[in-house]
Amino acid sequence: LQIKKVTLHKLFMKLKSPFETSFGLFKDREFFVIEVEDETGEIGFGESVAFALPLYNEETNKTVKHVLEDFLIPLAMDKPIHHPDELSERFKTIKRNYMAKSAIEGAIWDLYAKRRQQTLAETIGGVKKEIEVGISIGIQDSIEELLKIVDGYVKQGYKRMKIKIKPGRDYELIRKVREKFPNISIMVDANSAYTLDDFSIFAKLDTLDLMMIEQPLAHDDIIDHAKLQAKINTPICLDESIHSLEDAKKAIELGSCKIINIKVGRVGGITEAKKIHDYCQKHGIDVWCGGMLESGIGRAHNVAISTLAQFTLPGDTAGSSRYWEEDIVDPEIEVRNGVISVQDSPGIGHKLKRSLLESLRTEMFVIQN
Ligand code: OSB
Ligand code: MG
Repeated sequence: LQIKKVTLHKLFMKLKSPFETSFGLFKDREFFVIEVEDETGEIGFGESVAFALPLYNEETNKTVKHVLEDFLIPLAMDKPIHHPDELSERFKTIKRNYMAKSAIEGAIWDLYAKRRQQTLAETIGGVKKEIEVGISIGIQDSIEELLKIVDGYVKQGYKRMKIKIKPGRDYELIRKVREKFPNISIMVDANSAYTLDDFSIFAKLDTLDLMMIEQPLAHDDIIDHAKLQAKINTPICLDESIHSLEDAKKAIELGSCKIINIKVGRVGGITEAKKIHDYCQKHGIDVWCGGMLESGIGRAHNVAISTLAQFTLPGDTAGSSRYWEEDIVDPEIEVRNGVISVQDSPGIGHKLKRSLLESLRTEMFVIQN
């Protein structure tokens, strides 16, 4: 296939309710939908998961646009593509910028699957028809509010509760949630807000029978995480620290984590995500699919990757209605009793609501050859 045209749709979507993490508060989401078209007129969609501000990692919407326009799109259009796995090799000279790489690679995977009349899940080697879903709960103003929200999601059937923590909003809150819900799966995510000086907090969290503690320490660390993991029983899960198969190998060898949150955007695309998945499968490391408050386009990609066999734990792939009044895909992503059924139409399996996209669009850039 030969890419003939790439359109960058910049969207602004308001979240139904604000989402607070240790690094900042989200009230809305600004991101790019990437549309690619080939010589036959087939199209594919990808989503860039970068935020407006570089608070989770170093990328932003502006860096994504720059790197796509000036480097990655020209490379993607330069010559025919026989298989999407070729792209990570083609992009290799461009250092990092994983979210930008993943955005265009994902769109081309969707297009490739549609050309083959296969679902994206089948095309990448997925084996599940249904995936289990957990939910990520932002930092709340009060414990009463948090307990109410957890109760609501438990009743909806979500398979595990992930609760965001930050210094001062951690052990006491989670202890109360555990007290009220002795039997549910609970995990916490610190988004790198702590250091080893906070060991006493992790020692206490270690008594609450948590599934895992996600990214407690620095975003670029694997050494201190290994020191912490050696002292607690609760598995550490790495998110921010893992950008590649090489990172995953080193973290596993050092004992920095027992679980990996795979976000396709953070590791540069589906090809790299599959390599990490395969390595973890071989070494008995559980993986699950994280989220970046995506629209339905990104979430549909997340559902596809979650059908790989070693995605053994429920992901952050909650349904469209958890985030948006109306999502930009048809059908929307629907969770029933904590489970998503994988669509069986080609590619990502969800159509784009073109007129809704246009009404949410703040900028558009077209690159054509
Ligand atoms: O660390 O997983 C994270 C949201 C924004 C940035 C980072 C993270 C998150 C979430 C929510 O936890 C994931 C989602 O529901 O899409
Ligand atoms: Mg995380």
